[in-house]
Amino acid sequence: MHATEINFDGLIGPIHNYAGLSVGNLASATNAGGVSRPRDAALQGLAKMRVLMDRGLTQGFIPPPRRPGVAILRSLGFGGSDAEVLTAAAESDPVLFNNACSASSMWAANAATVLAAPDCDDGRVHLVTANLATMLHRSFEATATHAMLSTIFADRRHFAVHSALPATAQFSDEGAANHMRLSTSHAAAGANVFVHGEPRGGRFPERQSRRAGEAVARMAGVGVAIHTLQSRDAIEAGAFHNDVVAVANENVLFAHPQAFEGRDALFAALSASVPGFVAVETAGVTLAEAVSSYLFNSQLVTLPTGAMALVLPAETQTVPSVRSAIDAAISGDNPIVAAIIVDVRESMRNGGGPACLRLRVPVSEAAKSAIDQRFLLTPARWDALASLVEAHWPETIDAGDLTDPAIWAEVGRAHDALSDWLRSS
Ligand code: SUG
Repeated sequence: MHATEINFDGLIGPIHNYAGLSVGNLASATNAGGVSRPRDAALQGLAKMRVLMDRGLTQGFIPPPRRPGVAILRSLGFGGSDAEVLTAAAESDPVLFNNACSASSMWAANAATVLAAPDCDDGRVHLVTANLATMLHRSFEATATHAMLSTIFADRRHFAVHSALPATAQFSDEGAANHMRLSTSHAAAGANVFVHGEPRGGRFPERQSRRAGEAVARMAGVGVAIHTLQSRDAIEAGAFHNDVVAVANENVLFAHPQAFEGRDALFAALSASVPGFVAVETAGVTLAEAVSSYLFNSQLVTLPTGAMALVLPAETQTVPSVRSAIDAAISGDNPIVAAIIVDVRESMRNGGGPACLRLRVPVSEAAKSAIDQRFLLTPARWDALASLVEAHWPETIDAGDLTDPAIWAEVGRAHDALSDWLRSS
């Protein structure tokens, strides 16, 4: 049986801004208060999608939920017209207001954990919506994400879309960013690795709980589930998700040697359960360099030829040790043959690299045709999205703009234009 992996990228929303909302995410903290460029951001994301389409890969997208989150603020007791809700929230609780203005759904790797059909006992693809309970702005995504995934993957014969786990520290869940699937091919049954943190007295929050991974594996009826602890050093260096220090594709794991607390046991378990398992570890790249360059937040994709490519952020090109590690990975005895460099700078400044921007969904041919086709990109649909962004996304947003009713109106028109296009397509 043939299977395709589809990358669903989060379309970067028109309110993309730098409010410094993510503790432990060094890029978000460093760039707090800076001027964002939503139009460029969305076009950069679209350009990345186009690069993969042009390489023959199937590409989907997930639309952003409406922001500012008027509905969220209403549910928290603000009332009146939309503008009155936003004005009252901005005046009485600026922190809450900023949290309701984030475009963070762009980081689709945090939308859900996706379990491939061959790994699940009912033979369906399971998507468990992430509660993103650790960060307020991200927790606001879960309801809309569940609704959106339920639309895109509505066909119950092929897909099971689950709502989020209880939004508490015990079940804190950040989705696919802390999950890796290893298998001989996308079509074969594989091993599912769930990477979690645990309180170890560090400076930064542990955003993924072990219980969440265990619950997700149970809910999907996963055959081989391996639960492993993320290293404390990695979290302290600013790797707030496992996908900042490791990425897997089919039988290959590309990782920093300090990514996991129990590296040897993990590699032994993978060697035992995945025929042909290959670990590609870097030498000479510090955790700090890994975090600043986002070397491991690359997408590792299988090209139509069967060989693999790393899709890397441009920031990797300015760090000599990182460039050497990329060269070593490509020339080494492993399936990785190419490096594709992409510019996603606007997202990177909030701590989101190429891998954060996408949710991978492995599907059979039948499951692929059961997806709501409006969310799969063709060149014509890509052109239409790019034109919408060019026409409606604000050019810049600074911290002061967020409370300006003119920006609320402009962003609202952008969301309307996107909804109208989706409705008519
Ligand atoms: O959750 N940044 C995101 C970045 C997520 C990256 N995703 C993965 N590694 N998969 C986060 O920390 C910054 C928002 C702000 O500060 O305004 C933010 O939410």
